[in-house]
Amino acid sequence: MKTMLKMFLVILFSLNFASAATNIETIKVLASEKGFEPSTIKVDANKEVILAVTRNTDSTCAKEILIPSKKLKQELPLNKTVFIKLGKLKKGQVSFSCGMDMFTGVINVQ
Ligand SMILES: [Cu+2]
Repeated sequence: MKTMLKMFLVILFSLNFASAATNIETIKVLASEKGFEPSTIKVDANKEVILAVTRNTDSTCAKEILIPSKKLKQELPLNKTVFIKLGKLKKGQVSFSCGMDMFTGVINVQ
């Protein structure tokens, strides 16, 4: 009986997880010596967007990421992935940059 209940819960959980996962789009972004890679990102307007940003260099000024339209400013610690939840975005473009606007990127929401 206990095993049945456990199995039921496992199935329930995995179903839940699967449906949630399809509505979330996690995009990996690297803050490297070249700037943000990729600097052009395409996302679906029906999905919740999460940026997983990792800075792997200390030799640029991209120690933070700015998303002005979201009034967002996020520190980027070295070699640690920071998850930035943006939620669903409206169709169009969302630009992002480093703190001094030297490195830029754009999210194309379609
Ligand atoms: Cu900069």
